Amino acid sequence: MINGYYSIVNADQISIAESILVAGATKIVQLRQKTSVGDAKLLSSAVRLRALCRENNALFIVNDRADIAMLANADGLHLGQKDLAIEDARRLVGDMMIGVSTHSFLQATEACARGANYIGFGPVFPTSTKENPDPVVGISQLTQVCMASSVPVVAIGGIDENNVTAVYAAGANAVCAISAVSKSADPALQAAKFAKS
Ligand code: 3NM
Repeated sequence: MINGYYSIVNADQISIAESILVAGATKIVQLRQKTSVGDAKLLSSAVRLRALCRENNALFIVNDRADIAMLANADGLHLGQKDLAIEDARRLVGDMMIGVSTHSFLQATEACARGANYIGFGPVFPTSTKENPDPVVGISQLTQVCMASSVPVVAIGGIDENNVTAVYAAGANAVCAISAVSKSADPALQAAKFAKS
C-alpha cells in the first residue's frame, strides 16, 4: 500500500486531502502539524482524516504524535530522527505501521534493522518546506538506499512534476511532494501527476 503519491497535510488542509482522496490520486495521507494548533483541534482533524481515508480505501498516518495516532485509530505513526525511538514507539502503538524519516544511507539501513515498516528518504532535492532540512541526498544516494532497503521507500524533498520520473526510476515506491501540490490551483490534478506509471 505504500505506493504512488504519499500525501502530507496539516490540520487546516483537510479539504485538500479530501479532494486528492476523492480523485483517487493518493492511497496514503499523513497528518503533519508543525505549528501549534492545540491538541483538541489536532485530534478532531485526525478523526476527520481517519474517516476520509477509510471511505477512500487509503492509509492514514500521524506524524510525531503517538497519542493522536492511537486516539484516532490511525494505520500508522511517522517518526523523525529526533522523535521517539522506534522500539519505544512500538511499545505504545503495538502493531501499528511505523514510518521513519531518514537522511543518509546509515540512517536508512538502521531504521530497517530496527523495525520500521517503511522509510522516508530525503531531501532528494533542495526544499524550502522543511525548516533546517538535512543536506540534499540526490538521486544517486536515493538509488543506493532503494537497493538496500528491506521496506518501501518514500522519496521526499523538492520533488516536482519535472523530476518525479527520475525519482521513480531510482527505485522509490512512493513520492511525497508538499509544496508542488499544496501551492497548486488544483491539488487533486497536480497530485495525479505523481502517480507511479
Ligand atoms: N521531510 P516539499 S523534506 C517534510 O528530508 C519533509 O525528510 C523531508 O516538502 C526530509 O515537497 C520535507 O515542498 C519537505 O519539498 C518536503
